[in-house]
Amino acid sequence: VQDPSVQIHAAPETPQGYGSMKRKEDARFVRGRGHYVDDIVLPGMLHGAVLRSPLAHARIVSIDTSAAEAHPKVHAVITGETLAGLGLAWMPTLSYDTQAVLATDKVRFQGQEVAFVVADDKYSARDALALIDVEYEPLTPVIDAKTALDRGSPVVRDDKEGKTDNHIFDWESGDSAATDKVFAEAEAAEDQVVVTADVLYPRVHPAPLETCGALADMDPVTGKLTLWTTTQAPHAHRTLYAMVAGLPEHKIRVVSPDIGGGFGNKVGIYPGYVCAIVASIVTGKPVKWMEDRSENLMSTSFARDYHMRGEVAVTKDGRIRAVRVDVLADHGAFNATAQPTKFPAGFFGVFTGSYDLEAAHCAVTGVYTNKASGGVAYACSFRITEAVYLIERLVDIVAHDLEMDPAELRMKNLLHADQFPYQSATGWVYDSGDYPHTLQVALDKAGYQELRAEQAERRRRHEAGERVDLLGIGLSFFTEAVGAGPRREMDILGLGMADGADLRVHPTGKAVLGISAQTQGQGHETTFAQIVAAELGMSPDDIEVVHGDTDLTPFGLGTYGSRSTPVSGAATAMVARKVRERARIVAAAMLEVSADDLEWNDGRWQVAGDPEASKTIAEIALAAHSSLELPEGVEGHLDASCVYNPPNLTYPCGAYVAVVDVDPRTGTVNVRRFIAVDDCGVRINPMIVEGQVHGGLADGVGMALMQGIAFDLDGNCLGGSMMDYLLPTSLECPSWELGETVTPSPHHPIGAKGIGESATVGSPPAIVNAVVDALGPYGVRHADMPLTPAAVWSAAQGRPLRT
Ligand code: PCD
Repeated sequence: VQDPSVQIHAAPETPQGYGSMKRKEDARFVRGRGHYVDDIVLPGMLHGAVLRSPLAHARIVSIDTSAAEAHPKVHAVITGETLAGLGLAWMPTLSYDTQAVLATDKVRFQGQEVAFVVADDKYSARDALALIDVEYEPLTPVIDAKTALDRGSPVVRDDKEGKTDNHIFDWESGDSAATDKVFAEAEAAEDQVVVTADVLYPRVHPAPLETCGALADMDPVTGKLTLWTTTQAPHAHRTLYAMVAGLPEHKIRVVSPDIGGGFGNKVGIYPGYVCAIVASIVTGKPVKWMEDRSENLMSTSFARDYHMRGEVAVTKDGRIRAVRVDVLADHGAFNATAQPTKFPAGFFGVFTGSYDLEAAHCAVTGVYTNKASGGVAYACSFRITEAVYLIERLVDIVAHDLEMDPAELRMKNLLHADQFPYQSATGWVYDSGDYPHTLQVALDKAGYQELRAEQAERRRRHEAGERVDLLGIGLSFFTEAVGAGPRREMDILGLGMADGADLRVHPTGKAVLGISAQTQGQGHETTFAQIVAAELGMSPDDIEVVHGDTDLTPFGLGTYGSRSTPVSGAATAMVARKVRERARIVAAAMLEVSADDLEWNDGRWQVAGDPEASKTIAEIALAAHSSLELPEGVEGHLDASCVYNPPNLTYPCGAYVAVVDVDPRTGTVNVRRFIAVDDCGVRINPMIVEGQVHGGLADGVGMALMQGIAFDLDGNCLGGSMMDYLLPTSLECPSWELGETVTPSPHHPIGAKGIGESATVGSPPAIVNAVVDALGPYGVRHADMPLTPAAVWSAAQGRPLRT
């Protein structure tokens, strides 16, 4: 915390002003009055469309745009060559790699951007795409990450000088010597074993309801570029446009209006955005580009695609000693992963989970393939979902091999409350938690013992030849690391991950809070108003939250990795406290006492011992703007701003229990119950928190059972529509059963931890563990997601499907 005048208080015991209240933003959303990028219409606006590669890997021999240019409604056709003339054919990615904006030499995945047509309307733009003649010379695609590093494999990134293979990076975390030592002991000891498993987290896609798009308006007179765009990080995008395109930063205004879901998909910068900007400069008109559903699924950031081998050294009575992990990460054609610079494999380092280990080590190797780029933190803080999935599958596999109850095994190894702050074997400092308690609450809520009894009964009937569904009970216990992050350790492309907040209190006592975070549906307009309200004794209705416009808000890195509450939320509490301290001086002048005689009680400054003599923020605000004489050296007005640099991440946790019915004859899975006990510290708005958890749980059902972006041997994307990429609906979801424990974050000004991604992180392993548990009578030990009926049936036959 930079400002020593602002004190960090311990989390309030009964936070004032927090509680469930209806979301302020819903007044417009439920009336259909949300305002999204595609709703914005400017006079004279043109429309862009992207020509995409039909092939996964091919050399571009020639591009003939003449017929498209001759189309009566076409204004311009932009190709890689046009961009190369401006030095913009390639752009940097968030991982210090480069990505083609429009292909010049080769196409490297199916759906890659090849040309951009600008026309009077979007239909003509799309029609004209068909008039562009591209001659391709097909090349052998690299599809299987496991053979991408083989000698003789085609080289995806031959644009990079001297590149002769598909290797991107090697990264490791933990102490390999110490880990190997424990494993050697475990292998030698009578009473210990080493358990090994290969676990795939398949490629999935965030698939927000609103696809990505941008409307660029370069004013040729003022030289100011306004870009309305679907971004989770407006300020970071503006800075990157300034750096890459060489436009002066103060002449760029990035606005993200309402965003129809982000889930990590809207963190990066896509070629279409850049094309819209260039097209506006070239034509002198505003240009809008909105992708369609297939374009979104096929070409924008994917997530996961981690091939993981995990090993656990464990005593035969279930004491987990060490974990060793090897990961092959498929990053597609361009390494456009979003994560802090120091962590090329994101926060995968938390693969040690919620357990007290003696040692741990992981090695991650990233490779290029002919697939869409990305590797975004789809509803997880930078690869935490992969880490949690792996460790929670491994723990269940250990339980399976040792014939132990998975709940008992977890209880035996979970960190205890008195071990916090806890430094993990890979160096992360978990802030707080009471894991055994949280797990116990979940087990009690689920009626764990009764469920096990029912399972035994079902198995008995199944073995007797009766046609019954098998019951599966799956647990997961997760720890997340959210709220990136401390500047000394975390930056994205050199930009430190601190966030600002501005608070202005008007003379009549209403306030405007400006924040750098960008809601995509999370409800910041409500929760952030609640934070200010709680600090200043105001009504949340009297506080307007402004975000998503770089001209109106302070700098900060945006919303992803559940960082808004941990970082921006902290900045908000701090700036409100600054205002409160300033209000104290004004109140002292009003009450003609010394500021030291005032105490903050019941949402107002009171004279100690004389509660009648008090002033509310509204009264003080008016006085601060009046002719009242203030002590020398004190400015009028109550406005303040601050920047919050988090001292650590926050570590929410949770215990989940999935209960599934599996029909072994058809492989269909029905999620009968799902119990989710989350601990995100102090809850600002419990209703919103529950909504966040509901959404993430549904996401988890989708990933565990239904969805995956697969490719055929030619590199054709098999998940490019919602007929193939299945989103879960209420039919696939049970009525969620939620619970909570509250362990405040000790360093966060209001004790809150992030929650937005917890359920997406915690639910897939619970569901997969449940399905594998149900298949116990078939001797199944592991099966990879998505557990479609075909995958479940094959697993039961002893022939697991492999992607
Ligand atoms: N909260 C409360 N309390 C607590 C925490 C929290 O109340 N303790 C709340 C807040 O304030 C907000 C929410 O809740 O309102 C959330 O938060 P957070 O956790 O902080 O988070 P953010 O940052 O805000 O957000 C983010 C996230 C993410 S990340 C994702 S994926 C997803 C989630 O969010 N996305 C989304 N959720 C959601 N929702 C919606 N509706 N939509 C969307 O899109 Mo990434 O990284 O991006 O992948």
